[in-house]
Amino acid sequence: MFSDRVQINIRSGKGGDGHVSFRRELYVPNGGPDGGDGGNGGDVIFEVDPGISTLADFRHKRTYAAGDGKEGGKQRRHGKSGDDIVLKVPEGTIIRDLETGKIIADMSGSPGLRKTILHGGKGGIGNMHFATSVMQAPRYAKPGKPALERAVVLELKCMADVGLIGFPNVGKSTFLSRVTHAQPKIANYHFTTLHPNLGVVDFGDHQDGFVLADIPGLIENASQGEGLGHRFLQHIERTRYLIHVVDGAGIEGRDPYDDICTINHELSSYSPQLAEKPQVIALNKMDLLPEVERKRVSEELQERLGGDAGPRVFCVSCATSEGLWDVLSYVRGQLASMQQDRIVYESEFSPEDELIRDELPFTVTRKKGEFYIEGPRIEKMLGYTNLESEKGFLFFQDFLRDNGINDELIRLGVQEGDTVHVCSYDFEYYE
Ligand SMILES: Nc1nc2c(ncn2[C@@H]2O[C@H](COP(=O)(O)OP(=O)(O)OP(=O)(O)O)[C@@H](O)[C@H]2O)c(=O)[nH]1
Ligand SMILES: [Mg+2]
Repeated sequence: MFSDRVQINIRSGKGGDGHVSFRRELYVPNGGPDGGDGGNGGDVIFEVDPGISTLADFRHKRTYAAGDGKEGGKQRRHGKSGDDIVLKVPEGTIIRDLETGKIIADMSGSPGLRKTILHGGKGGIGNMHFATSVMQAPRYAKPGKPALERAVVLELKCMADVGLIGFPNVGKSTFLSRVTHAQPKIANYHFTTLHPNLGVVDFGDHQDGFVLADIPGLIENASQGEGLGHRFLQHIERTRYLIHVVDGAGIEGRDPYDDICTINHELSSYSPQLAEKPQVIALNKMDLLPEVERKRVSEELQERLGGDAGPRVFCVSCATSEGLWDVLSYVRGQLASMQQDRIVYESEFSPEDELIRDELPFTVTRKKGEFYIEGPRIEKMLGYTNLESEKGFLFFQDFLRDNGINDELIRLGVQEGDTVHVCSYDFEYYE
């Protein structure tokens, strides 16, 4: 039912095997080798499609595989390459590795953005390449490289500038419907909205508007996952500003100040960055209160939130649209004074490195009180790690830990200050 988080398996195509065959010609007793190369396996590619807004299409199928390369043929025929598979996702989709939870790619930045996540295996070469003067009739061709397969989680973090947050039923969707062309479902019960709805706020004065998102209602313990809290909170991560909507008429018998504190507590429990996002308060349903009451309620709330030092409180009514544009103009002014950078997540994990690295061996040994970490897996890692940079060194340390190398050193009796040789590098060991 929910399509902002799905788990799928992706698999690239296997490379086709090289072929072994020999020329058969009339009057030529031993024709030379003529086995062709195998085709390359297809890649798994993700592409941002501006026409898609949810991950719902991924509900129906579990595994997405690119085509395998075909085997080479006789008479030097090249095997057909496997077809790539292109998975179309909405902008803002994050591809995460299921096993480690790390980010493989953030599909945001531009419509049409394409990223190859798993390359197909290379085709093996046919025996036609092995005809040397010494070995005229090789019965040998290379097999294609294997396919790569990985379980990933797709997660949609919506790409809005400003998010409407608050308890269920306070009027967030009504707010969005009044100020944009979006037509979210509005109803007098909790959790009417289950996916964010986006709308463009257009001020009609040739100045930039912004994208506003109506985010599903949050409740106490949302940060612990209550009421699908995690899925809902993830949508707030990329917004730059929050409009915190509260029911100022207290229809459900709650106090607006307590509601604000509860939601803000959930934001900070989920992530400190969320708690730091600037907010403005939209004290809604003011049409239900007499004029004097409105003033009293809003002034009291502003006071309890810290007066001028706290977030600004606006009296609004989504029913009559009163005050909504005051809130939006204020937010636009605030956005203009903020840094423009959109949050794009860096890739933390390369499934290809992981999958290829897994197969390579390494050893950890002790000789004359010194320790040696060696082997192709280590060399490969050093080949793409810059130990001089902080990031590279951190990666190196994680690598030693994740591959059980630290544990192995400890088992061999390593002490503080001992020398550890990692291929051609020497280190002193410290916890
Ligand atoms: N009187 C009055 N009713 C309002 C106002 N704003 C919203 N409502 C009503 O409050 C109810 C809930 O509105 P929604 O916009 O669906 O609330 P929501 O915050 O999106 O709720 P969830 O999607 O469940 O989180 C509906 O019956 C609206 O008609 C308002 O300003 N005044
Ligand atoms: Mg709603």
